[in-house]
Formats: sequence, structure tokens, C-alpha cells
Amino acid sequence: MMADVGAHIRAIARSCGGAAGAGWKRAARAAYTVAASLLAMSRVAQSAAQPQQSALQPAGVQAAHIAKLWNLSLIVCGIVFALVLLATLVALVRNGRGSAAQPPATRAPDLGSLTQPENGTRRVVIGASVLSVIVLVGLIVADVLTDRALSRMPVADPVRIDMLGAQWWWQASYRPQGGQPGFVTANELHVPVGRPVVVSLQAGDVIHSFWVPNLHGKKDMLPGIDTTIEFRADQPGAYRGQCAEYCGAEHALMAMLVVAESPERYAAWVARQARPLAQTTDAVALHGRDVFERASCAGCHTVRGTSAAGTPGPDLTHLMSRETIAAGVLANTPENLAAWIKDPNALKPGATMPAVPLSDADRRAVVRWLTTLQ
Ligand code: HEC
Ligand SMILES: [Cu+2]
Repeated sequence: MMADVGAHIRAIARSCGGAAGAGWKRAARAAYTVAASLLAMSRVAQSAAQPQQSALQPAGVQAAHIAKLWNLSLIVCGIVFALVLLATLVALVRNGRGSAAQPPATRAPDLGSLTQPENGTRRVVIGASVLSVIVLVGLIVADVLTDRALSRMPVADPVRIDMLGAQWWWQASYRPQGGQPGFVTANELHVPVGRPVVVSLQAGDVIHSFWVPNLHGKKDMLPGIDTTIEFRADQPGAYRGQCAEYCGAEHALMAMLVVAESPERYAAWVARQARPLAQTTDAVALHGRDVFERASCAGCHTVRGTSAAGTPGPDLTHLMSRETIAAGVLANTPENLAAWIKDPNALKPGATMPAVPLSDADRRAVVRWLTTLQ
């Protein structure tokens, strides 16, 4: 893919070079090459296996409605922009009533329009005004229709999730469903492809905004006010989401992942999340569990099946099922877990988890236990 993009960039560079100082024909050909290459590049990017975080690559009905509205606005506004530029160009190039041969300073101003009505010009202005109104009303209608289409997604038998935005991570509580008990997880949602998802949004501290561009637009999470967002993923993939309302120092590092997968894989994931604590016989890990339960960790984190039932931080019962830790900041590896626990603020300045003083051996034991939380 990178080789393809490189070839396109070289084609564009060649075209730009060729256009400089060349005739109209060559300039037009160069412009065409540039446009075609840009288009091809966007297709190469779109075909990449891992979907990009982009509202222009919809993977669900809601995002598709929004992308359509964007495409329409882009085309209409692009045409209007080109026409305005063209009109400006024509006005600049055309010989006005005063001849260009006469320098303006020595020419008396033409005040003819004060006595004779300029019918032609008036007609053009009225026509352009009416056209502008029609175009703007058309865009408003398209906007309203998009809104209606968004609200009409069928939500029979949805997956229901309660999302809580906090500085600077996401808590996801899946409601009990189809005989499965509910469970709590963080920063990574899994959803079945083709099934509607209804997410209730709440804010734990300040205003956040739930935004997974490939699946839907933004929806604010407001303290004290419940809002809801409904979406459906139609293509499998891992879609990155991002808090979209400035919420303090680590706003930019408040990401999440929405994994859309086949109903079977989703059911397996749900079963895994609902499972009780994985037991271990490893002596070091058991010591780590002991340290975790006695240190302040337990006051902030819940691990079902232990005495740790704190809520200010993410539920860690199935920590190892998540791809990242700290809301998309670090890959979930034992090394990163150790570094995170040693000094969260070094990796995510401002993070509300403090550095808990532990001996190196105790910290290693805690990490060993955390890695058993499958
Ligand atoms: C004062 C509350 C508090 C204490 C004490 C605390 N944590 Fe945390 N912890 C948090 C918060 C809040 C986060 C989320 C931070 C973020 O992503 O910005 C977090 C994140 C984590 C994560 C990453 C989880 C994920 O899925 O992203 C791990 C692992 C973790 N803490 C382990 C520990 C361990 C081990 C201890 C004890 C040595 C501990 N924490 C002590 C509040 C706390
Ligand atoms: Cu936020």
C-alpha cells in the first residue's frame, strides 16, 4: 500500500513540475493527473485492512447517512465555490465600460448607472439570489431528511450498554441479556455486526462526548442528564473512538475501541466477560493478589470475586481481554502494565490514578496476578 501511495505522490510531483510555465493544455492535463492520483490515493487508503478512524469510511447505517450528507454538501458547495471564482475571473478579465487603454486616474468615472437602469445586471443579481436561496433550502431539506433517517434506524432486540465518561477513560456496563448476567468493562466495546446497539450516555465529572466516526456522529455526555446514542455496525472491524468534547488535560488521550464482530465471536466475548475470576495457583501471582487487595488499588478498582470493589477506576476482572490500557494510551503488555503502575503520570500526565508506593518485588507480583485476569 505504501508503495502505491508513493507512486501517486511521484505522479503528482511530476505533474506539478510539468505545469509550471507550460501551456493551458499541459496545465489541464497536470490538473487531471493530480485529481486522479488524489482520488486513487484515497481509495488505496480506504482499502487498507485496518479501518481508519474516519467519518468518510462509514461502517454502519448511521455513519453512512452522515457521509452521504457530507458528500452532497461537498459537491454543492464545491460547484458554488467554482462558479464564484469563475465569475470573479470573468469580471477581472473582461473589458469594462471604461476602456482599459485609458489609465483610470485620467478617466472620468462612469456614472451612467445613476440615470439609466442596468436591467441586465439586475436580472443576473436577482437570478443569483434566487438560486442561492434554492440551493440553501435544498441543503436544509437534505439535513432534515438525514436527521429523520438517523432517528429511524430500527432498534428491535438491541444490545444495551451504559457508558460513563470520566476523566479520562470510559466505563462500559453491559446490561443482562439473553440469560447472560450483566458485566462492567472499560475502554473497549464489543458489538455484534448487524445488530442495533443502544448506548445510554452519562458523565461522571465534566462534559465528555462519545464519538466513533466510522459508526455515528458525536453525542455529548452531560453530568446529570441522560442521553442516548443508537448505532449499528454493518462491517466487522475495530473502530477507534475519541472523546470529542474538551474535558481537561488528557482529553486527547481519552480514546476507546469498538470491536464489531460476528454474532458468534461476540457471544464468546460476552461469555468471557461474564465469567467469574480466573483462579491461579502461581505463588507469585497469589502474593500479587494479596498486595492488590491490601494496597489502595482495591479502593479504586473492582475485581469480581475478590474483596476489591472500588469504583473510581476501571473494572479489572478481565483486564487481559483488552487490547490497550489507560484509554488507548498503551498496548496491554506486562511491561506496560508495570510501567503504568509504577508511575501513571509519567505515561499520561494528569491521570487520576496515583503512583502507589510498592516494592519492586510487590509490583512485579501485582503485574503477574493482573496478567492472570483473562
Ligand atoms: C485513586 C484511585 C486509584 C488507585 C489507588 C489505583 N488506581 Fe488504577 N486506575 C485508576 C483510574 C482512574 C484509572 C484510569 C486512568 C486513565 O485511563 O486515565 C486506572 C487505571 C488502571 C489500570 C489500567 C486499566 C485499563 O483498562 O485501562 C490498571 C491496570 C490499574 N489502574 C491498576 C492499578 C493498581 C495495580 C493499583 C494499585 C497499585 C491501582 N491501579 C491504584 C484509579 C486508581
Ligand atoms: Cu472526555
